[in-house]
Formats: sequence, structure tokens, C-alpha cells
Amino acid sequence: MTSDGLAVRTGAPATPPGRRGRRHVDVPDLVTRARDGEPRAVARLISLVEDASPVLREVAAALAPHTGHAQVLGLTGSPGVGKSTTTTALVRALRRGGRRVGVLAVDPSSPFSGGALLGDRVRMQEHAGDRGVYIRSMASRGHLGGLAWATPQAVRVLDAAGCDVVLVETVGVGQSELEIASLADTTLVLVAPGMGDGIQAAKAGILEVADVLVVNKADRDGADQTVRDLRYAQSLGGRHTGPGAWRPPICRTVAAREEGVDRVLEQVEAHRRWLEASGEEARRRAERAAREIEAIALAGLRERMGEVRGSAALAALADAVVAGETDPYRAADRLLGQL
Ligand SMILES: Nc1nc2c(ncn2[C@@H]2O[C@H](COP(=O)(O)OP(=O)(O)OP(=O)(O)O)[C@@H](O)[C@H]2O)c(=O)[nH]1
Ligand SMILES: [Mg+2]
Repeated sequence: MTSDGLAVRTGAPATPPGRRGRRHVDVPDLVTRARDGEPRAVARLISLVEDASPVLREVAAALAPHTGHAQVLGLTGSPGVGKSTTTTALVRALRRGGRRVGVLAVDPSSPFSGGALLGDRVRMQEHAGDRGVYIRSMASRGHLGGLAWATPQAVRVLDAAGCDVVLVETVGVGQSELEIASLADTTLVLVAPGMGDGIQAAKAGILEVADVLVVNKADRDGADQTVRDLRYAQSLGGRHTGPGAWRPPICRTVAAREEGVDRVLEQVEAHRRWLEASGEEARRRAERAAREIEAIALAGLRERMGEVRGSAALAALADAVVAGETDPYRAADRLLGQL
């Protein structure tokens, strides 16, 4: 790793998808430069991921031998709970410990990364002079496979670029927290007092994905109640109750004042040791790789299905169904067989 390391590059460029894909890409050179920590090369590789560039196949092959080092932390929670503030505080604490950090701020609801995370970007500017931090906003851009497809590949880029820790921040809406949990070694779920969050989180099944629970805004009234709610919800059972299971600790933070963040990192470290000792780390990583393969295969299938639409083969099958010569199930089997 060179001395200039990584640097902040917030947000994705405004170039429309597809346009960059047509420019010649010298993949080996790009990967070498990214591994040397050149921020522009890292940015370019993540853009190729976002754009679902045809050269990604080559990129993935070149990155593969250099991945598997980074610790991936997922950070999720309701809108406004303090995810970005916490991320900023975590980045600072990790940097004090000399660790190289990559941050992916993933917006599952936005088709474009331009603007959606502007507030985050402004706040993250404080790291702008730090070459050991790389920050990037990502959006699904509506491409095939969406975030489940793009995020792990972006994590691989940051991993290969020498990040010790990759933080993936995403708002907990719909399926996104489940996706993030399947991506991360350790998932932090943030809740805040006064948002009915302890109970809400339990209802929404968010507790199930948490490895570390963080009650942020502990400077506000109701923090004790929120901790009690969470303890109660935990006592009701779930995947954390078996013998030898990891029982998610509950940490209090005031992220805005960076209070309690060191303790969160201690718990993350304790979880990492548990993952290693229990064999869960290997299991999670294998599961993650399986999901990644699945997402890529599904995207490929959808693409081929797209080519089938309007084709003569499909028209012939449709005619056969209309004529009663076959049924839609058998026709679909035939179609799948042709893919
Ligand atoms: N009182 C108090 N306010 C906080 C604390 N942490 C964050 N905030 C404030 O809460 C607001 C939301 O914080 P963000 O970090 O933007 O929250 P977020 O979860 O990233 O929000 P979205 O990305 O919009 O979902 C900001 O005004 C923060 O200053 C805290 O510990 N105590
Ligand atoms: Mg945020």
C-alpha cells in the first residue's frame, strides 16, 4: 500500500449509466492503481459496478485474489436515528486506531445517487483531507438485480483496495436491512428513544438481524425505557437464545458528541472474535458468496429473458398455448430450457 492511501470521494459522478461503459477500460491497470489506493481508480471501479459495466467480469477476476481481508460492518436503522452521525464517529475512532476505512452509504429507495445523500456528504466532508478514508454514496440506479447485486461487488472493490473495515450504511426500510445483514460480518442496528423504536424494531424483526444494538441519542429522555424495551424483546427469544449463541449487547451512544462509540467498537471486536471462534464467520462468508452468485445469475437470467421477449421462439410458444396445444407451464419449461 502506498503512502498516499485512499481518499474521500463522496457521491457518484453525474455521468449517465452506460456512457462510461463504452469508453475503453484498462482493467489490469485500474485494479493495480486501486490496490495502490489511488482514489480515482477506486471510484472508477465502483462506478463500473453501479453501471453494471460489461467489463465487470474481468474486474471481478482481477480483484478476487486480493479480497477477504476487510471486516464488513453493516449499519442500519430508521430514518433520522443517527446512522450517518454514528458512521462519522466510527470512522474517526477507527482512524485513530490506524485502520483504513471504506464507507458505502447505500440508498435503497433512490434510483440515483446524485443528491439523495447530500446531507451525508456534507457531514462527511470533514474526512476530506484524510487519505485513509474512502466514502461513497451508492444507489441502485434501477439496474437489474438492484442493491443485492451491486453492494457486495462494491465491498469487494474497497476490500481489494486495502480497507481494513468497510462500513455499509443503509436506511432500514423494507428489505434493505435484511440485505445489509446478509452482507455484513457484523450488523449494528440503531434505535433512538422516543421513536417507539425498541418495540417497533422488535415488531419489524430488526432485532433478528442485529449483532450489536445501539441506542443512540442517549442524551434524550426515554433512553432507559428504550434499553428496557430492547432487553424485554430479546428475552422473548429468537436466533440469539441457543447455547453458545451470540447475545447482542445493547450500547448507548450520543453519536453527535462521539460518546459511547469506543464501546461500540469494543463490542464489534468481541463479535468478531466470537465469529471466528464459533465458525460462524466462515459460514456467513460462504452464505454471502452464495447470495452473490445467486444475484449475478438471476441478473443474467433476467437479461436473457429480456432478449427472449418479442422473440420468434416466445411467439411460437404463445401461439401453441393459445391453440391449446400446450399449457403455459410446459411452455415456460421449454423457454427456460432454451435459456
Ligand atoms: N440529540 C442527539 N441528536 C443526534 C445524535 N446523533 C445524531 N443526532 C441528530 O439526529 C439527526 C439525524 O442524524 P443522521 O446521522 O443524519 O441520521 P441518519 O440515520 O443518517 O438519517 P437518514 O440518513 O436520513 O436516515 C441530526 O440532526 C443529528 O445531528 C445524538 O446522539 N443525540
Ligand atoms: Mg444518513
